[in-house]
Amino acid sequence: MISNSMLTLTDEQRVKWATDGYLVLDQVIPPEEVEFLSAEVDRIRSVPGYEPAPGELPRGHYKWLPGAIDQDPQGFMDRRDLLIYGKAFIDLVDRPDVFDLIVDIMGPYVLHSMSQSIVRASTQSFPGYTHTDGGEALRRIRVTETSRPLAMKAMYLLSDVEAPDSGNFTVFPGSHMRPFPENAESFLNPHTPGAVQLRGKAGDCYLFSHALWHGPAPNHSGKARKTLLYNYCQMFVRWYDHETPSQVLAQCTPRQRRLLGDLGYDFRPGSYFYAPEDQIEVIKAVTV
Ligand SMILES: O=C(O)CCC(=O)C(=O)O
Repeated sequence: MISNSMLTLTDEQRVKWATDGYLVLDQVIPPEEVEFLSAEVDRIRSVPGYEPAPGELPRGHYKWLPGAIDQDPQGFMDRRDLLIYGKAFIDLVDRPDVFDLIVDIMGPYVLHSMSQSIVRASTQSFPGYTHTDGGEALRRIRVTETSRPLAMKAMYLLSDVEAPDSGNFTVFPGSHMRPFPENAESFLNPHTPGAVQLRGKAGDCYLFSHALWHGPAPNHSGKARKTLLYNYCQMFVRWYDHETPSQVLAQCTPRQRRLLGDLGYDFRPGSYFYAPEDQIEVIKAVTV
């Protein structure tokens, strides 16, 4: 842990993170900003970006498309690499009240690895699913109660989730420390005993470890569930929304640039393995 003026987890949060593998942060985004971000999510639906291309690309891969396939704001959308859509999305990368806790959990050798907005439409045709993050490799890597994670996510709710089966973020508390069931027949789902379908209000944020079993519940609520997701990894793991450091560096603060892969010098072997000498100073700097 870095000793500094950044926020740190409370003792209670620290125990909950270690044992459950996730935290709920209430009302970190005020209502007027939720409204703005929600309108931004509606706006980007109609502009080009990376979206799933079912039937063309494997599940979990994204293709540059002219817009989301469904143009109804209440319809499904899964947009990656949000930072290209403006400063509001960039500033969420290191929003202090959330990012401070991420640094407390991950340590200072951290990068932002991915951003995403998912709108889960209300429909009878989507049963929900659960998974661990980081694909085939990371799902086999678990951490202990005392270890920093390799990767973690912040998920911001932009709509209220008031009842079960409303597209709830669903977790299996403590599953970040248990083996991944490789047998497809035993895959966990949002209704498996032990699943907790979280409720929440627009403006809340969930922090969770890559190794936690999690995923969306079905949404039968009659309204869309809207979220923003920001992923972080240890520096040597690197980002996976773009090939090179993000194209939005010119709009960023020094701390955001560092988080987006700009180390302050051209790439050389050793980069991202050992951090720049000013890493802690840059990560601790709240403003510039
Ligand atoms: O709730 C969702 O729509 C998906 C969130 C999720 O599972 C993830 O970010 O990995």
